[in-house]
Amino acid sequence: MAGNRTFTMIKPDAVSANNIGNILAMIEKAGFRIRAMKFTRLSRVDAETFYAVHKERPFFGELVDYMISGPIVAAILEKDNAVEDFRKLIGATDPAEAAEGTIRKLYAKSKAENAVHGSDSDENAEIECSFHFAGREIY
Ligand code: 3AN
Repeated sequence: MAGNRTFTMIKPDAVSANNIGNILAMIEKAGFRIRAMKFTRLSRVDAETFYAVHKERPFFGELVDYMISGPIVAAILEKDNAVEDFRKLIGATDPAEAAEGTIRKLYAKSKAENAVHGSDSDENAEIECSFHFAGREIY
């Protein structure tokens, strides 16, 4: 059965472009409830650990440098079928390929600076939620 939680980050490009409010409005309008949220900045170790699955990929260094280049918003979102529905809401990794009306189509700049993260499976959603939040911060 599909889980009801996913993890998101509003990435440095979207934060610096003043799009936190626009993106959160789209998330809430799509029926997700925010269960935990923080404005923070990742350390290099945080970013390397979070993206460890990509460490063999050629863009890993660029990805880590970018993710620590400025503050982010991290959040836990709840909705039925959360992972899949949120991936639909954010759109394809490359904004040039993202469907009309998706967050990345509207706000991402490129494949690297692509505005938001969304967990890709229920299993990773739980790992990512726990990585960023301890139990007392979840409501
Ligand atoms: P998604 O975020 O859509 O799940 P993944 O898992 O393929 O995409 O990639 C993880 C992150 O790595 C992306 N969100 C993006 O920031 C970065 N990334 C992916 N492909 C590239 C690329 N070709 N060049 C630079 N960064 C990339």
